[in-house]
Amino acid sequence: MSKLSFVVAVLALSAGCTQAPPPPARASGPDPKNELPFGFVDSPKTGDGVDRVVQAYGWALDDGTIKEIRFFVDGHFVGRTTMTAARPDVEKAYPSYLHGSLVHGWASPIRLGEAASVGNHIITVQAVDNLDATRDIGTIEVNLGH
Ligand SMILES: [Ca+2]
Repeated sequence: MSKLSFVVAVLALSAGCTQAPPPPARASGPDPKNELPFGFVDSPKTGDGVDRVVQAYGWALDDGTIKEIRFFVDGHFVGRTTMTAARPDVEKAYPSYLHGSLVHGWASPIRLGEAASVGNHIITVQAVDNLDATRDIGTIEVNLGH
């Protein structure tokens, strides 16, 4: 391709692009009014010795609602749960986030898996709100003993 024909080809492509609709004034994406969920992992704690199944629990709140809690081991998704437990202590600390619900706690086994090696592993717990906004509410290094 000569330099001239290349330029002509690029101009032709550019002209074709003008057919596309102009971008919206504000790109679609996360709702700026939405607040990220927040929460805490009460158990396990960093440094805990664990088995291949770790009983975990904590709480989460949002300006909307919590859709689910996701669990990751060493950066890989391993499971999810929903809010199932009453947490009067959390209600007292964050009265403006209750929205009439008395269920702000979660509890679930986290499975490290048979392939997990003995030694340290990172558990990450993530809260997801009703608009799919997410926040890591805990990163915990545990020690698989056997
Ligand atoms: Ca939210």
